[in-house]
Amino acid sequence: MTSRQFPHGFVWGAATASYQVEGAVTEDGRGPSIWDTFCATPGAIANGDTGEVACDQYHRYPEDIALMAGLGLGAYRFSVAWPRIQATGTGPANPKGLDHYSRLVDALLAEGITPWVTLYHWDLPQALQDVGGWAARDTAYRFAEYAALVESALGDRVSHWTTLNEPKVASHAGYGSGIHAPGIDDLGQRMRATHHLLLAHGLGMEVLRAAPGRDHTAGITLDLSPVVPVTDAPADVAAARRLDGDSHRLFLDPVLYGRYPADVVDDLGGPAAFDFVQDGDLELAGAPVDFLGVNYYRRIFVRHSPGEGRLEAATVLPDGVPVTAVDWPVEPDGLRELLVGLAKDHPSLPPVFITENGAAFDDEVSPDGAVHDQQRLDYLRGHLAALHQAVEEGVDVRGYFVWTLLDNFEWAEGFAKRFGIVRVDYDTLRRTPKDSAAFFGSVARANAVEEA
Ligand code: IFM
Repeated sequence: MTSRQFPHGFVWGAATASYQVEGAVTEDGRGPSIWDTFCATPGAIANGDTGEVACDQYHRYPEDIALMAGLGLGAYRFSVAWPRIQATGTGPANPKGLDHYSRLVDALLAEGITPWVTLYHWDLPQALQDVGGWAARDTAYRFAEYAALVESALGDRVSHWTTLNEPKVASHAGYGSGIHAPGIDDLGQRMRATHHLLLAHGLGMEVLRAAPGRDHTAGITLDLSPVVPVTDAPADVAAARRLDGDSHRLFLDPVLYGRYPADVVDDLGGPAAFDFVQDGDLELAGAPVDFLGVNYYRRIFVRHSPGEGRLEAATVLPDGVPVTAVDWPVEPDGLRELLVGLAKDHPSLPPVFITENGAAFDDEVSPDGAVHDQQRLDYLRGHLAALHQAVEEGVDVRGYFVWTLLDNFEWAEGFAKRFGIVRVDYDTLRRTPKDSAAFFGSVARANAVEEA
């Protein structure tokens, strides 16, 4: 066994998102979100599942905090549900909604766990979708107002903020393929949604920076993967470039440099197709961040596939690579490759936090009542070793949040796919830490991972 020690002060935490864990969707003045509506759409979600109850974290957060404290975790990354703060996405704050998060923050701090707040993890108030959602520019300004309400209530105790989680998924899956809420499949709306999410990020950063008397650490989380052509054939290489551009650089370049990448603009129809961009938008989106949150799950292998979608790029599974329960290849070294590549391509890359990494497996409860999720444990060990290598190679990574604390509502997959280090029995809502939880706790405590 080799012990790989992480730098002093490295942050170890767990992540969740409001709609995936909270439940209590009609409680204390919460308004409907686009996910409530989408879940009510026949066929949208596997098994007709909904987030109505989810893990009931809205009521059971003390138990979840105790679990994290028992594991020795130093941080909890959770998101605030916008429709709890403003039921219709506008107007004054709902005091009961704010109180909930205020209690959650106090309870975390009492256990020495640092709250990391994400302002938007996809649960847009339905009333805003009714007037265009992210395809409407106004939604970005509504987001800034909402961000200010949350900051003013929690900013005395919360100093780590993420504006948006995975804006690509919000725009591309929500407005570009329709597999996520609000279920729209329209390239024009998707492009507007992308831009308005980036604008919302910029406006949100402005709010966080301007908060009087605070010294916040603020950034954005993007989902990033190395994109690898399956062969060296120019057509495959070009398809990989298009997919990487559309999925990653379309977000990274505005955030890091305040501009859209020229090749991606061309792929998406040229400057005329971006006529919704207004003066100053990209400067806002590109204002400096204190950190870049990176969600890493997999490498993406691409082959040119004429006629397949707008990008003519098909994602393929390489032979012989193990996959998770959602058919994502298990590629620990892809995390090292991604981070080293980011640092090389972007010399002024801000400090990085891995804000999500983890895996779904079909866990079983053993006769002894435990969940021996060796596959997840191996997955985490391998990825943490790869992360450590990236740090040794000079990448400024400052923390890691496992996805996810609890088995939860996995969007279109419903509850069928379990990503948690803690099992949730959806009949009783009982929590059972899996073997991977004990493993992750030992890593957090030692600030080191043992590698075989
Ligand atoms: O569950 C999601 C999360 O909400 C965003 N990142 C990927 C996770 C696994 O699919």
